[in-house]
Amino acid sequence: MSLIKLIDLPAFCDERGGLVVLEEENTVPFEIKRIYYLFDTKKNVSRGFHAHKNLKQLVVCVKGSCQFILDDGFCRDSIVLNSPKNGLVVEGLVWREMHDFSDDCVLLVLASEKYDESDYIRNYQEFLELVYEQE
Ligand code: T46
Repeated sequence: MSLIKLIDLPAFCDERGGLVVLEEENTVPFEIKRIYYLFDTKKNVSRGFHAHKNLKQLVVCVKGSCQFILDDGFCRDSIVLNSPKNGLVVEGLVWREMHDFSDDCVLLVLASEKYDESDYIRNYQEFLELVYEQE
């Protein structure tokens, strides 16, 4: 089973352009407590390299593209995010990495919790230990 859960976001496109709606409960499968976005990402720089203990996220590449990798300690799946009309749902104990950002990439993230550094696992070995503990 793939770790990639991509949802089609409601998009209203007409001769004037496009509009995408992100609405709690209807399109976003959790209560939104925080929104942030990554932009101006530098060439050949990767980001992420962590897991979260308790966080749900919806990731939307609103401009440009990047590669998103998810790893649950058993499988590693990857997707190129390149459409503002798709949202990647990231939840559970998964390691994430982001690579190959285009110059113009803007990556929007909706999160179910406020920022809490103690929710991060930034060491891959520690992440694996936690995964195997929960087995
Ligand atoms: C994730 C991926 C997709 C804050 O102070 N508040 C915040 O809400 C966030 C998200 C970050 N920060 C600070 C912590 C660091 O000093 O911003 C700095 C950069 O954060 P980080 O190195 O964690 O950035 P990424 O791009 O590696 O990861 C981010 C999110 O942190 C993470 O939750 O899943 O984007």
